[in-house]
Order: sequence, then C-alpha cells, then structure tokens
Amino acid sequence: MTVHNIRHANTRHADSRHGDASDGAVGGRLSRVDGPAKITGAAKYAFEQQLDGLAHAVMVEATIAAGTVRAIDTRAAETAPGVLLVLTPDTIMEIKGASDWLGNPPTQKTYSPLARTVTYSGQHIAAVVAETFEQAVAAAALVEVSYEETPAIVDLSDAKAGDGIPIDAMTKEWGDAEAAFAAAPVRICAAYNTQREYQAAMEPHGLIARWQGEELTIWEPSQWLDGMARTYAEWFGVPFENVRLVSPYIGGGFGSKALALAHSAVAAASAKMLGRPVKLVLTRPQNFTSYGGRAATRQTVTIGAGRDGKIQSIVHRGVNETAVDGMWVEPLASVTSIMYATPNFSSKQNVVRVNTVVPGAKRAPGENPSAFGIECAIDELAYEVGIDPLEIRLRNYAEQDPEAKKAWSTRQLREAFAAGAERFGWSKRTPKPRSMRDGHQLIGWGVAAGTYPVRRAYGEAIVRILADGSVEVESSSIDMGQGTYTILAQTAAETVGVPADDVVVKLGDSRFPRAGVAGGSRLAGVMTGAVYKAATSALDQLVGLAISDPRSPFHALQANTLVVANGRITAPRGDGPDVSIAELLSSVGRSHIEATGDTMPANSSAEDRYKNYTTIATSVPHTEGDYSRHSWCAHFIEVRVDEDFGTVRVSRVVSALDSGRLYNPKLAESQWKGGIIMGIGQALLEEGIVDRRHGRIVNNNLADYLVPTNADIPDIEVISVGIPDLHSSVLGGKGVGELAIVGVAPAIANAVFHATGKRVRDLPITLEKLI
Ligand code: MCN
Ligand code: MOS
Repeated sequence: MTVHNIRHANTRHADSRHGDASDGAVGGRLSRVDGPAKITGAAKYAFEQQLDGLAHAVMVEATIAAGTVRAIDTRAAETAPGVLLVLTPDTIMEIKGASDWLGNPPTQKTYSPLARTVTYSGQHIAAVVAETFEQAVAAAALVEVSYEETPAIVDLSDAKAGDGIPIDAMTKEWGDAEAAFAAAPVRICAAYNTQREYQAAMEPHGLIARWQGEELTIWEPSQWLDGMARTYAEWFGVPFENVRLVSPYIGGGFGSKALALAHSAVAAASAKMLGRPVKLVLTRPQNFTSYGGRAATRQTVTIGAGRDGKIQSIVHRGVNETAVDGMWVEPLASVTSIMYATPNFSSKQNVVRVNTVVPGAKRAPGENPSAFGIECAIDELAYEVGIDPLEIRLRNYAEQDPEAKKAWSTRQLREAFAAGAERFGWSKRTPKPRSMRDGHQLIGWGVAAGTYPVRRAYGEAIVRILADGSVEVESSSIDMGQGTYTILAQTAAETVGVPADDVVVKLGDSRFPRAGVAGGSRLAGVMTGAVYKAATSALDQLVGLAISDPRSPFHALQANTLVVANGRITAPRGDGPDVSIAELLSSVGRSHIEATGDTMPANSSAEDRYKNYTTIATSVPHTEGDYSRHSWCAHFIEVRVDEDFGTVRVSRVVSALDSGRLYNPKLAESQWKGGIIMGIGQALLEEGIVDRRHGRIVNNNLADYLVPTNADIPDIEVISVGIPDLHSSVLGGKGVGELAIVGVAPAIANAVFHATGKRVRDLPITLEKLI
C-alpha cells in the first residue's frame, strides 16, 4: 500500500505567516502535511478501496423501539436480482463474544450483532449482501419483519424512566457537604440539562472486510487500530496477528470510531460466509443509531457560599441516560469536583435505562456536561452575591486538586482568565442583565472555564534514517484530522536533525508498531514521546557510526559527539568534515538505520504490551504520583439576542487555553477552534429529537440535525497560555483535542442570561425557551 505514504514536499503554504525553517521543528507552525493529499483527492479513504469481487452489504433495522422480532420473511429479498446472502439472527455464522475495551472478558460465549430482542429503534436485525449497492438497497426493502411490540421508555423525561441505577464508582465525597450547605449564608440550587447529541462526522461509519484464508483485512475508519483488531480477532477466533486494520485517513470520529461495532461484525461475517470481500457503509440515518451519541444528562448543582462568594459546599447529583442492554456512564462530576476549592463536597450519579442505542463517547464525554452544570451554577452564585463572574472564579481558585489533594502539574488558568479578559475587554462589561444593547439586539457577555485531564497511554514507533538521508516514521496510530502526521514529522525532523520536508510519516496500518486509542486527547503526547525516543536512538546510532566506523570521515577526529542539523553532520566546533547523512551512510556502507521507541515502562512483557495497546485498562491515571494533570481554558463569549424574536447569535469568542507546550500552534489553534464551534452547536443548535410514539430519532440526518455552519460562527480568537509540563508528557504538551469544547455552552448560557435576564438551564438554548 502506498496511499498512506505522506511525503510533504511542497506543503509550505503561501498563507503561512511564519514560513521559515523553524516551522518544521516541534513548536513550529508547519501546515498539515496530509493537506495536499486531501485537497487533491489523492488521499484514499476506507470506502474508496477498489477490490476485485467486492460485494455490498446493507443493514436492515428495527422499526420499533422495544419488543421482539416475531418473524423475518426473507423470501422476496433472497430472490431479488443480484442478492448473494440474506442474514438474520438465524442464518449469520457464529461469532464469539469479545472482551470489552477495558479488557474485561466477554460476558457471553457468542455474540449476535443481529438482534432478536429489540431494545431501540434502528437496531440491526438483518442484512442483505448483493453484487451491487443498489441491488442490496432494493432487496433490503423487501425483507419483511413482524414484531411483538412492548412499551418503550423513549428518553429521560419519560414517566416510566424512574430514578435509575446508582453508579457507586461515581460517588465523590469529602467534608460534610449537606451540613455545610445548610449552614451557608448564601445558597443556590438549580437543575441543568444537556441534550442527546451526535458526533455527526462527515465520513459515515462502515468498512470493507476481506478474508484470505484465516487472515482478515479490514479497511475501516478507526481511532484505534489495535483495539479494533483485537475485537475482530476474538470475534472470529483467529490470532491477533491475523487481523490487519488499515485506516490511513479518517473523515472525523469525535469519539465514535474507536470500537468495532455490530455492523462491523456483520460485514466481516458476511465476507467470510461468501468468500468475497464485502463493503458496508451505513446510511446517514443509520449513523445515528449504530453508535450512540452523547448521552442526555440531568444535573442538580447546589452551592453553599459566604457573602464573600467563597464556596463552602457543593452538592451535586447527576443522571445520564444509558441503554436497556448496555451501560454508558458519562462522568458528570469530573469538572465539578476539581474546578473550585471547596472544603465540603458530595457528588452522586445514577444512570437511567431508556430504549436507545448505547450512548457513546463524544468529544470530552463527562467534562463537557459536567462543566455546563458547575460553570452555570457559579455564574448564578456570582449574581446572587453581586460579584463579577470572573472575580468569583478567582476567589474560589483551586490552588491544588481539591479532590486528589495533590499539586497541579501545571495550571495556567489564572493566566487564561487574565489573558482572555484583557483581550475580550471584560472590564467594560456592565454587570446588570439587559444593560448592554445595540438597537434591537440585547448584548450579553459570559465567561466560563473548562478543563480536561491529561490521559496517558502507550505507543511505539519506528524511525528509519534512509540511504538518501530522509527519515521515515511508522506507527499504527492514526490521524483523523487532528494533525498526527504533521506533529510526528516535526518531532522526527527536530530530533534527528533533518528538514521536516525530508520526513515521511506512515500511519493507519496495524502492521506498523502499535499504539493505543486516539481518544481522551492522549495521542499527541504519547506519540511525540515514542517518536522522540525512537528518533533519539536512531540519531545515537548515526552519530555512533560516524565516530566509530573506520570508514567514516569523522573517525580520525576523535570527537565523542557530532552535530546533526539540516540533514548534515559536522564536528561540534565546525572544524572538520561536513557531510550529508546520505554521504555518511554510503561511506560506512549502510543502507539505513532503524530504531524503535516506546512510552512503556522498561521490561514490559509481551502480554503487558498487548494489553497496553489493545485495551484502556492500563492507561496511566492523571493523578498518578505526586501531581494532578489537566489542561485548562477560559472562554469569554459575546452573544446578541434579538429582543423581539429571541434568536441568539454568538458574535465574539475569545478563549485562552493551557495545553502545556504546543507541538504545533497552528494545529492546536485549529483543534481549539473546532472544539469551540462544536460547543456553539451544543449550546444553540444540536439536539437528537425522539418521536415519542415510536422512539425514533426524527432528525437523523444532517439537514435536520443542526450543526453550526460558517454563518453561525464569528471570528474566534484563541490564546495559548500553556507552559511546558514534563509531568504530563515526554515533550511537555498536555491534551488539546477535547479541551476547548468544555465550558463553551455554559459561557453562552451565562452570556444569554446577561443579555436577557433569563436563565436557560436546558440545552440547546432555542428561541422558545427565551420567551
Ligand atoms: N497538539 C499540539 N500540542 C499539544 C497537543 C496536541 O499541537 N500539546 C495538536 C496536534 O496537532 C495533535 C492535536 O492537537 O495532533 C490533537 O492532539 P491530542 O489532544 O493529543 O488529541 P488526539 O491526538 O488523541 O486526538 C483525539 C482527540 C479526540 S479524543 C477527539 S474526540 C477529537 C479530537 O481529537 N476528534 C477529532 N479532535 C478531532 N479533530 C478532528 N479533525 N476530527 C476529529 O474526529
Ligand atoms: Mo474522544 S471523545 O475521547 O475520541
């Protein structure tokens, strides 16, 4: 395969404001090295693979939300033109149960990706495979299903939903929160709701599966090649090494593409049953029910404080929806418990089963809704005690992690508040709601903070210095748009001492050295560390050869080190030979140098390694050792609310963020802006609407499920206030990918209150809620 060989000659863009050689070093503003391939169409995505004999699969889904499938009549479909296979729970081959992503062993011996018992509308119950996609679509429409329907619980507001199941692991308590609340001179208590949301990546879910004997190749957009390869291997009872996942380009994942899903099993099974490669791409509506979006949540935040605005107690209760036959816990206290210093704290959480696909990860699961609760509540407290919303945050600044009782590794949140406020002009804000206007538009300024933990896992990489002096990097990690190709090129370039243009990065193939999940904003820190280590040892080998090989021009110098820069090797004082890496390799008769590096504890066994890459069980806690590690941010947002219509527009955003050292500020800024845009969508537009009669998602397409467009988004200014944090990663960076979405929705809700005097505690903030 050559599609994932990215050589980024000619990627210096005219727009690059800092277009010099330092762009290619770590911290430089190198443009995305995969950009030209994407723009010219050369980048081949999973579904674009052309394979001989490719058959096409289409899923058939339940049209009821709860009940059992009484019968599936496949006769008409089977005899339809081009049909090769019709799969039902009765006819699909046996698939074994697989362990979960934590590495817990399977709960059942076999796994049926096609359901007999329906627990949500849109659940996969059958599939049709045909010669062409059109034939498969036509035949799928001929599959007749009869059901025994039972009443469904459509969502959290359903009277039948109840209080749910307590999740003890989510309980966090210190001090005596109830008593301190009762004794507090100022008390506020409010309920905050976030809606069901979807990742809505441009590229749908799907895959191409091909068996060659007992070897399985899967082309599938993936945030985690090794984790998904493990699942396929377990499903089909083949060795892990027999499964190859290929995913060089991914059209967005946002949390939804880390796992092999039911439709993935169906495609791989039908390829095996047919002895032909099978392609299955979900329709846009099917994307809404084949992997869950962000769970809807309900939180109650109770704050007891002094007249000085100092928090004495926080009592937090949360609920998130989960599925009838699957568990998703959206950790609702993850920001509540650490953002502000409080001597007394209590948080408890339940989950409520409703008839939905199991909710899933969407950018900052947990932190995102958690921040909506606490960051609105502290704004309410600010108004209650008459203190500026920014000032009250500083008064309650947590000097250490209040929950773990550990020092922060770094926390530039005070700096973020200061930089953001200055740039935004916060001091010009008049505190009273409805006190700022521009004609018919009520203007509101809101602030909120956000945070995301520094998650750490493992990765390994190979770095090769090739005969022509160029450098090659290989890793089975991925780039779904966040910039992995680019930052790894920069890391290898700087570490070895070659121009970034001379580095080729290959990702997205599970045959490469392994990597953990590109989730939890951990990949950049993990992989820059692995590449740095591999590149360092490749460089050591190169310098070692140059010094010690009798054929090397440096041999007579008797230096104990050399300088490698810009692809050339020189003596430290410059008084000696000056040769290119290619010349050196040729004079010592070497075709290349190769080194592997990883971020794993030394002496890890093969079993440890397998576990580290294929599960998240061994991820390093962010509070490991003496420090608590997090990224931080402060959002300052202006809204304009039409006084007559109640329409809300975001007109200005200034955010200051601490992600530690940035590997590439241009890309980090783009990530942050993407997160902020998604936050604006959550605040004002996005909401999965359930048909209460049938339990269906009504707006299951990108016309009706509203995400922000350019017209919804003002200029966004992002400011980096981070400093290198070596407790968090090898090169000093903290997480970037999810941070910026956290805190946007509360900043907007707070701004809307400032504009209108109306507190909307229920997202999205649509006009009817402002009337
Ligand atoms: N970066 C940096 N300096 C740092 C850390 C990161 O410059 N200190 C930049 C790099 O360009 C890096 C990127 O930010 O490639 C993201 O790094 P990181 O925060 O480690 O996040 P991951 O690489 O693990 O990416 C996953 C993260 C998650 S969890 C979601 S969800 C998400 C996100 O990234 N989904 C995305 N950003 C996305 N961006 C795009 N375009 N598409 C998605 O689906
Ligand atoms: Mo991100 S939701 O952790 O993939």
